[in-house]
Amino acid sequence: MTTLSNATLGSLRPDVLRPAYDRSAVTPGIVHLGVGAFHRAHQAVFADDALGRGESGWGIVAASLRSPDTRDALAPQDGLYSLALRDGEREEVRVIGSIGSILVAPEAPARLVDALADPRVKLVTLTVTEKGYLMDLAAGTLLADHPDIRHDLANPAAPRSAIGFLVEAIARRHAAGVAPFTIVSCDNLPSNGATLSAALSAFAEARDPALARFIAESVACPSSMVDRIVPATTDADRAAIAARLGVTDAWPVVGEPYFQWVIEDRFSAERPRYEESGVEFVADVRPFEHMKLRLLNGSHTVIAAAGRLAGFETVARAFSEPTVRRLVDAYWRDVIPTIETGEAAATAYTGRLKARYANSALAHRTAQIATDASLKVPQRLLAPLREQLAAGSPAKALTFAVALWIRSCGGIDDAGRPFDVTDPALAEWTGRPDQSTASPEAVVDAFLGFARVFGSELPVRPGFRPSLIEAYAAIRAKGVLAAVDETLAA
Ligand code: CS2
Repeated sequence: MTTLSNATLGSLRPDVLRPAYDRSAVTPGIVHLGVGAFHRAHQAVFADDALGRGESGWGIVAASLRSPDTRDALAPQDGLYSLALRDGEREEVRVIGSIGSILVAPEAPARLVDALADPRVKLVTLTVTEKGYLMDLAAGTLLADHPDIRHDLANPAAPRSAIGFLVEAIARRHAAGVAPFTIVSCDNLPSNGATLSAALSAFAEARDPALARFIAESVACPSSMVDRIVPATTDADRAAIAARLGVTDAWPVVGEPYFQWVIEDRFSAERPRYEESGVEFVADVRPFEHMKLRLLNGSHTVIAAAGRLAGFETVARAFSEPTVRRLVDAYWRDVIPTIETGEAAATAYTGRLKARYANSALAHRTAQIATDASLKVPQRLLAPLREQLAAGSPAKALTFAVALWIRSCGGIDDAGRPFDVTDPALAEWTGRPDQSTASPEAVVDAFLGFARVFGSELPVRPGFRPSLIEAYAAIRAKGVLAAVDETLAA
């Protein structure tokens, strides 16, 4: 079989959607940092729509800040790849053409700085995950001692981090009299635009206070809420999609048809007419973000921890278990009062989530969602937990969810089988207890001392520690499913 490329676009099977525009006429207008599957199933699709509408100045220069894998897969394909949107038996396959080139930052940092400094670039988007911001998310401050921050301050022209690249490019543009771009964070962080802006200003401050002021005043970092479930691609996906395409694709992306992109309407420069693809522009993203981060991502983290402990590999499998559904329902009941759009909208949202989680065509692995969980728990579970405790709610299910996460950090499932815990920030934490020997009290106390997750106020809130110990001890003694049935759903 031949490979997907500009030359083979014409030989794709007829029902495969493909770029109907002249790719050679496309010029770069967007730089994206973090060219993972999520970007390719989300922002790159809306840029492809814009190019399809004739907005030819919105090609993407995509960058990986770490590994060359995506570039190695897509460069021989002229940047083309396919997106398979699946729901049950239904599947739509579309080839996306908006990525014009892929840079691998560590190989040639100057090329990425040059791409960002290109005056044609008006927009920068980011999917660098929680850890890419180099922020202490509990304290809201830059990790000033992080090796990448130190490196980037010492080597401003050859940075490693997203923050270092952005500040260097902003400085270069400013010095050359080129207007700043807008930077849209597409990561699952609370107030992601403000978080990014704070990280940029704190870093710039250490370089040059005048630059920090310029960034704070002139570089718009609108917050955005992004949503589409995108499981990691498997070899089975590759084989099935090649059969659908009629050519091979080294790295297709699989996702659900559903998507949302809500962006704060505050741009420093022009942007594509994204609204024509259904992207929403609003004055305040917060209500959308809370709904998504707490109801979707929070329940994902609960399902991931429960799934790992109970031995369920995928969200759909875990969610087919009545006990897991009861757990998630209880979790949602606890969280919904913290959602400012009100109960009716939140309940409609969880109704849609139930259908999305049950999508049997997506093998969304619980292990994928559990990755970097220590960086997700503060905004997903602890923020609503704090609010509920302050409002006088016992927040039993939220407390149980935190206990589940703690238990899942032990890396032993309920049948005694070991599993990998992929969470570098957790691994760096020196206080990590041995969950097979330490008492429940000692384990919980050790975790409550993990300030990057718990902060300082929650651990001493009256009543919280004993409830957390009780939930943790029940999960550890009985296993997650029995603990839910006996303590939570009762
Ligand atoms: C998930 C998200 O891996 C995770 O932490 O919760 O990737 C989730 O699938 C997306 O945010 C959905 O939009």
